[in-house]
Amino acid sequence: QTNINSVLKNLGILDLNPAYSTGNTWGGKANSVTIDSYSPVDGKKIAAVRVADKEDYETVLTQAETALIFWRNQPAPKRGDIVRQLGDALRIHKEDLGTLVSYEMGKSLQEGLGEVQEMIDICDFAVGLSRQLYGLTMHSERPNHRMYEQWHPLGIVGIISAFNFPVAVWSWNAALALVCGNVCVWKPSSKTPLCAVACQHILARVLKQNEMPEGISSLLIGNATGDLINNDKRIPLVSFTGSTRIGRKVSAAVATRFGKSILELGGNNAIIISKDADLDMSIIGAVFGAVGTAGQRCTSTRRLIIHEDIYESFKNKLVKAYGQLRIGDPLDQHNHVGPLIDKDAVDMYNQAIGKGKTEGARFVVEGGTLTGDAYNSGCYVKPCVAEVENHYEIVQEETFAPILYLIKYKTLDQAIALQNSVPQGLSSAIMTLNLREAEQFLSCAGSDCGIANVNIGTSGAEIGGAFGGEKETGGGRESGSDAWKGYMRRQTNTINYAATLPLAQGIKFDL
Ligand code: UN1
Repeated sequence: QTNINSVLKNLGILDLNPAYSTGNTWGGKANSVTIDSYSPVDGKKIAAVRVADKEDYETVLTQAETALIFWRNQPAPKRGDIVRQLGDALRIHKEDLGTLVSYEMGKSLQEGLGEVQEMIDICDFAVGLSRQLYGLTMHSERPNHRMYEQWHPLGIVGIISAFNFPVAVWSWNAALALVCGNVCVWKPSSKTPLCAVACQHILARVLKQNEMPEGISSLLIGNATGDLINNDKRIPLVSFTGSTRIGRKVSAAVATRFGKSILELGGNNAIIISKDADLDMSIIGAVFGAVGTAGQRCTSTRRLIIHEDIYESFKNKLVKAYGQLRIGDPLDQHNHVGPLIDKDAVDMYNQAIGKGKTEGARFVVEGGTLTGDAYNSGCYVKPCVAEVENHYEIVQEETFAPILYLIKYKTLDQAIALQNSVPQGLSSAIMTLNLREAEQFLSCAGSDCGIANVNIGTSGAEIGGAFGGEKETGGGRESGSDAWKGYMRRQTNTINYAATLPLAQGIKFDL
């Protein structure tokens, strides 16, 4: 039995119930509305946090504006050093923070620890990056001229994150945004506020040790602050992770004021299982992809597109593997699958199963809500598998739950067309030992997703690559490669060191 209070104590947040934080200042009105955070693991209340109001929001924004003037003037490697120290602090708190993630969000402890590891990884990446914010130099067409580009910070970056990765998503954004010279304002999911308070506290202590001013990284609790961020001209970039439905609104609001947004929205990820696949490996990839995080990753495997020659045998192996899954307390490392985030999520899962059945889905592994002492929170469900047609409405939607759909194919062209025939475009994979198939899948005529893997499932991307997807997934990219450019503005500079003023394009203009 996890003693969550000792975890909160170790993290230094036992008595914090803030509405906002600008760093080491934790504020909020005594009479403000509160959010109770309940664990989906056992249904118990963990703690309450307060909800920020308009005035709290203004306090945070004013502080952020002041901090920006200071922070953007720090040399980038100096900013990188602070992020390095954040990575060190996360190493120290990995066990506690991973446990809190597992308890407040419900993912397995392994995955909770993995999430903290992703935070550490992005900090390491960002430290190196802080010396590599490179711009190009170009040759000018004019004599004695020099041309180059440089990257400047954007300003205040708004981060709106989801419950399913309650700590890592913030860090992918914050670590890059900070080394790029921005200050951050974070609105976490109201379903996982304590994870956010813990992260904010860890970073705030690092900033304090370095005698940094308030406002470099701030936290705002409550859904209303999301709208304030989206409509606020002082925030040039909003990074939003969440559903396509909300993302559409965020995108429109931010675009109306000509702000930039990084959108990480829904996925509807498929694995193509070729007749040339290593089937044992494919089973592990498919099952982890579908039931890991109880199907609540945006990269979760939702569809398997299986070659007709191996369809029956693969299906039977899969049914057998599902029979071995242990569902229960995610902090007990014997269990594979924990609860869904809350009872609303359970309702959505059940509705999806019902809708699927009406449309013709044939369940080969039945779903259902689990009851009994071990499942008192009411949030535990059975991972299930159904044979469907790709065009069913329910198959076209992202249901954030462990429901896996099986679809049969004859030719690879057909499999790729099926894989692409959904509104979302986040992650995709093919299991094959056939080089031609693998290359066709990765070609421009192959997968239309932001992530395309060979002999790896759809989830579990490393931070070194750019993360994100196309179509209704929103087009945003975070984490590795040159995703940092999304957090900066490019400036093209031309310098004339001649004694004359020649014009570009050879235009003559004499006075
Ligand atoms: C998400 O589900 O919001 O690739 C992100 C993965 C993780 C990130 C998932 N590294 O599954």
